[in-house]
Amino acid sequence: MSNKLPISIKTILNEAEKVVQRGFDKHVKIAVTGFSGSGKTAFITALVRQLTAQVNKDNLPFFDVVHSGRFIACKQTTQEAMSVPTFDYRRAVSCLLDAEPSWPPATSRINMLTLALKYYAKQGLRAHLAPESTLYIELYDYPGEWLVDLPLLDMDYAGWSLQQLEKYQSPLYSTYAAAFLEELASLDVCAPADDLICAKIAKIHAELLKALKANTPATVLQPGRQLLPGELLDAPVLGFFPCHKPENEQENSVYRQLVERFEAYKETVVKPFYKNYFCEFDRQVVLVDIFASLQGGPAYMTELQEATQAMLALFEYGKSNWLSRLLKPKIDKVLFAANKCDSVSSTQHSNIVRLLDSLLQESHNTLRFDHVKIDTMAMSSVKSSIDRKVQEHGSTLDCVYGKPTNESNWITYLPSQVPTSIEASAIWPRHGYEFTSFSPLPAQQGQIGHIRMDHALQFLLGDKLR
Ligand SMILES: Nc1nc2c(ncn2[C@@H]2O[C@H](COP(=O)(O)OP(=O)(O)OP(=O)(O)O)[C@@H](O)[C@H]2O)c(=O)[nH]1
Ligand SMILES: [Mg+2]
Repeated sequence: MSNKLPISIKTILNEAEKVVQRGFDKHVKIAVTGFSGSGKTAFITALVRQLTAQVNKDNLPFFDVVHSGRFIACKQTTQEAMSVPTFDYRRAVSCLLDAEPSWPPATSRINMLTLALKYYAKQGLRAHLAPESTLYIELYDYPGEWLVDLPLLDMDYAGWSLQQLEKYQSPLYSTYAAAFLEELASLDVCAPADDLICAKIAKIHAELLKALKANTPATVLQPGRQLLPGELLDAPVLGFFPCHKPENEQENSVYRQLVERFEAYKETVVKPFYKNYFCEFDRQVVLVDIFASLQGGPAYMTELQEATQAMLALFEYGKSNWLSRLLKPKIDKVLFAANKCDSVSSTQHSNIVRLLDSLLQESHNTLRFDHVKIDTMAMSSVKSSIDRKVQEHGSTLDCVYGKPTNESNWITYLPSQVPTSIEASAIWPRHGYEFTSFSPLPAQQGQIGHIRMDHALQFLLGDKLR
């Protein structure tokens, strides 16, 4: 193979060390997955904060290593992947710790961090061999827009175009898609290939994606790099859009050019992203923003369901034992988290869990079949509201109290009642569902609040810290 690089002894040793660490459960790579705006960056920031600065029994009562007094310390450590930018934890956490807290900004590139967690082992060979052990936790953050491109790897241009055009013509999207569809109608796809025409229509398509992102809770906005091109801005590989297949496909035509670009996008953009960052995970957190989709309406709930299932299908799952972990790690535990659960009062948390379970029933079934342990939680990595009961006309209303994002006044807000199943959500209330998003609550004596972060940590890491 032409791209073989000389492998240094150091690399071999590093790899060997990594393999040994995996074998002894000392290395865990967590896939934090979720579409754009689902709360990945906030989750990673909160996780690092909880493990490095807020470790005490009152704050993390369900995290066994802390509860049983075996936690020693945790800190960010040198990462193995030298060419991946480091997650800017300081900047992200300073937003949350500010006197007027705000959410960390959206992510525009891939970045990562590794934590080293020292603890006393409580059982087995390790407890006898070494008084203290270290677990390395690897986390990647990336723009959610890029995640939705992964299913493209299993599609061809004609199939993708059909799916997209059908969607753009549906009542939900057609007002936003009008300019693009009009432009497409006047395009002769059998005409000779033309860079300028393709670039022009691709820009109109990118505008359509931006309008959908700004105004709707749509999750599947492809190609994701038209929204966040990074270093690919104006590169020909982004110069494509969906269009109908002509009866006679001609060589060197506009249509062929679009097919080639679509394939080039998969090969040079999506595949490397998948291969470099989405393989060899041990654990997975799937963050789902059900409130945005509920608010959007039944079609967006269905889209969220289908997009999540398509995304999950791309990961490697299975029960892993000592040997299989050594050779090729697979995800053996998946946490489904209805993040932002403090959009409603805690009396509704069980409804959220039931809704998320029913939404992802099919994926759960497939995972369980592969012996993967799963759990569903209503959580909030960073607490943003407080429960407040309000008496009105003799009845008690379960409200939440907080400061809506981008507003200056605190309000008491009565959110909609969350349905308990996807079927129940199909019987849509006349006025739909309404929720509001709040700014993070100010930290109390430097402690950032959370809801069930300790449960999440126990599920994801508990067995690795025994
Ligand atoms: N209540 C609550 N809201 C949250 C939480 N985490 C995130 N949010 C809200 O969700 C928004 C998006 O969060 P991010 O962490 O930036 O989401 P992301 O998945 O990293 O998004 P991309 O970087 O665009 O992929 C925030 O600006 C908040 O409004 C949480 O733990 N609780
Ligand atoms: Mg982010």
